Amino acid sequence: MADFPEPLHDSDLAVETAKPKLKRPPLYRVLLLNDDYTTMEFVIEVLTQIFNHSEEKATQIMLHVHQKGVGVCGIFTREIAETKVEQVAQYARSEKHPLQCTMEPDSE
Ligand code: TYC
Repeated sequence: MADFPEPLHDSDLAVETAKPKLKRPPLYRVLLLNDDYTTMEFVIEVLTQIFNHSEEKATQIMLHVHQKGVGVCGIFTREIAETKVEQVAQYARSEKHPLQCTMEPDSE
């Protein structure tokens, strides 16, 4: 005799499908700048130790920077790029090299 509410039916509910949130994070190029004082050997060390390039690839990037003035060491998400730039700055400072490293958005 108790008065039960009417059962809910699926058809009464407004159901909206969520769009998948799969946007890729923005990427940044980490750049090495040429100067007249940093040794070629040190630049190759930076590229192998901090950017994990092979000796051969590191030499190729170093020579590119030496000849053109600037070159890309790698492309990363923002926090990783910031960390690499800071690691290069600390390593160069500790070895008394004036080597400069910066980052910029990788928007073609
Ligand atoms: N130009 C430097 C030299 O002749 C070598 C060098 C290469 C320095 C790349 C910085 O990012 C650099 N010793």
